[in-house]
Amino acid sequence: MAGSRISFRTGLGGLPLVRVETATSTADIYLHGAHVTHFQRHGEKPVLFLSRQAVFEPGKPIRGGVPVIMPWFGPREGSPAHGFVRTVGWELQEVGFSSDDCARLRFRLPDCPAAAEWPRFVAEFEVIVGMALELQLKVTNVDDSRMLPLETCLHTYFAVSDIANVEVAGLRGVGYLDALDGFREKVETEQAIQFAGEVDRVYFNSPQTVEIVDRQWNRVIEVAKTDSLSTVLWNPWIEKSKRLPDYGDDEYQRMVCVESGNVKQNQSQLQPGQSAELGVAIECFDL
Ligand code: TA6
Repeated sequence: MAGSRISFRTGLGGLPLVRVETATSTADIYLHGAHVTHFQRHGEKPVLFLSRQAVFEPGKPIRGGVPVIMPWFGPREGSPAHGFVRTVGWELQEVGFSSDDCARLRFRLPDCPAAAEWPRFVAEFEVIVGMALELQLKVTNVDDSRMLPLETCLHTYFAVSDIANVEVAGLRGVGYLDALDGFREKVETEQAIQFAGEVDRVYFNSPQTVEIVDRQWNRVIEVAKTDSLSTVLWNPWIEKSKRLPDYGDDEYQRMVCVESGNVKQNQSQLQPGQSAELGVAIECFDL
């Protein structure tokens, strides 16, 4: 299409990335983890946060952008947190452009040693770049007999002007597990959630769209989910930031995670032949 193109480049840490340029926006996707690290509409601020201390190495997660999380969410005895697909190379299967000047890329997880003990599954991740960033993860259980217990999450790090000026709207009345209070179950009382310390919450049974309101940058980022019942809200604040080696001590001020997934009580049990989808459309609007 006019103005749209895809190029293959060597990115940070020498890792291969796909640069997408359309008439309205640009995006970078590393094959490592099929990890979207950048999305920006021309003339506007970046939508995604990427730590200046992010590590780009095989086997290590990238701090920022959209980590693809599966087959489990959170810590796991003897294994890396948040599963193993974000730290292995994915394959670019298909590239295309649609009539409305969107670029469409489909990635597939190849066989990998970490999956050897798991029920056989196929994971495909589609990225559509245009006026919005649309992400779609599809996991299919292709095992002969075993059920696939599955948690998925698109762990999106959003760029904000200053966390002190940001509100997250759309979760009032929704139940959540408070990771900072023993995962006790609570109910959100605020229509506009503000941040004055570390926040780490897993909202459940929450299919609704969430908005990140950033008054200083005069924008609202709309996080519109499909087939997603979990919304995870995270800001590490000061002390946790200092404990993260791949994250600047002050970077908590310039990001918030609003993650779209199906985790904890919203996880799936896929029987052989069954698939699970998870999608999110991310778009900015003027305030
Ligand atoms: O976003 C929720 C969360 O589970 C937090 O508890 C924090 O650990 C964050 O994910 C980052 O996890 P990571 O393994 O990427 O450092």
